[in-house]
Amino acid sequence: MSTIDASSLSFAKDSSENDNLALIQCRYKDMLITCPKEKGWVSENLYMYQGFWHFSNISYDVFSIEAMMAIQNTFQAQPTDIYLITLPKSGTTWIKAVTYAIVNRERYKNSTLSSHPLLAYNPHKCVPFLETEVFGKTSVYVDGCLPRLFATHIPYTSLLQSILDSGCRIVYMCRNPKDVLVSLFHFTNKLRDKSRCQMAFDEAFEMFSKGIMPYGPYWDHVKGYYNFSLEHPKSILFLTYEDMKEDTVNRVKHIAEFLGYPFTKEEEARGVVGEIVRLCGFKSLSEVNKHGDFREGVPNDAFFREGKVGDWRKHLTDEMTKVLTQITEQKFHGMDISFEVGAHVQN
Ligand code: PAP
Repeated sequence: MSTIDASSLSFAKDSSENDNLALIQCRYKDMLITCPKEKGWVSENLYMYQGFWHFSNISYDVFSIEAMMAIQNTFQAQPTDIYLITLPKSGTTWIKAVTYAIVNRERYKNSTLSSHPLLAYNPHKCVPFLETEVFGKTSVYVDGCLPRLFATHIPYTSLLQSILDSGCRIVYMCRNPKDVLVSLFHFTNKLRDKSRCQMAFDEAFEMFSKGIMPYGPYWDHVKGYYNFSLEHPKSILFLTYEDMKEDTVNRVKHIAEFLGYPFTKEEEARGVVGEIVRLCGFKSLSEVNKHGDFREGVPNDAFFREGKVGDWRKHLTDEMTKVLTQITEQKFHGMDISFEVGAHVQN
């Protein structure tokens, strides 16, 4: 059992790659002109395509609508692949770490604790995004390592047909929209360069409520995968960040079973589940990622802020809370989805 070696990830570019980007940009230029456009969060603009908002700024390092379209036409999923799908700020980094640790536990079982990739690298380096790392370096990931572990923010309506046809496993994680808003707001201000002033929370709230966020509207993204999970429960595991927080041990066991990597009784007795929970916990990962950059302009620590459920209470006014509660109740009407955690009241 092995997967992508974190140390093999390279983001180096050469001139032929730049030529390739120019070709792709040219191919989709006319289509992009027809897409509705709005002001972006970190990026200057967002473009609406197939009902969702996307970045456009083609490069191998940043998410873009062009990269998504290019991989839609070229990427070949395999039945043994695992895809981790999230909206930004819904627990991507956490689920990447947990899944990587689960499927690679045999591989690292004899290594010293400090040599585990998650104790040296950002989880984003261990599990590549289709839209960025895979788009830029496809060949790196087609090297026979199984299972291939990938992540994406692509909404269900645009999900690669190849993934849907492959019979592979998908894990989808969502989070309370109010906490997603707050997390995205802070992330945006951390990443905005000097050319753009800091975003005000009122503005973030307005945009989020109108559904304008990368890969949003939030509600449509969640609903798309929720409905898919009802139709194909063996293909997709639908999780919430709040559930995962409330009972991490059992959720980790559940994910392992779903992916076909269940913990043995002997592993449980040895405390392997607890080790993975600790290794992937906020405390451990935020410590490992205190310094350095994931990529230019994106410090590792930008992915670790509070790591809590319900931080929205410190940011949203009563009126804002009411608005988001109403939209969520309306959009999620009839869905069995809750962001409540034990004593925390989330709605
Ligand atoms: P991404 O989609 O851009 O990769 P993502 O990882 O989904 O971001 O979101 C980051 C959020 O997850 C942050 O939430 P906060 O702003 O409310 O604090 C971050 O703190 C939280 N997070 C990161 N790692 C963990 C973890 N191991 N456990 C719990 N929460 C985590």
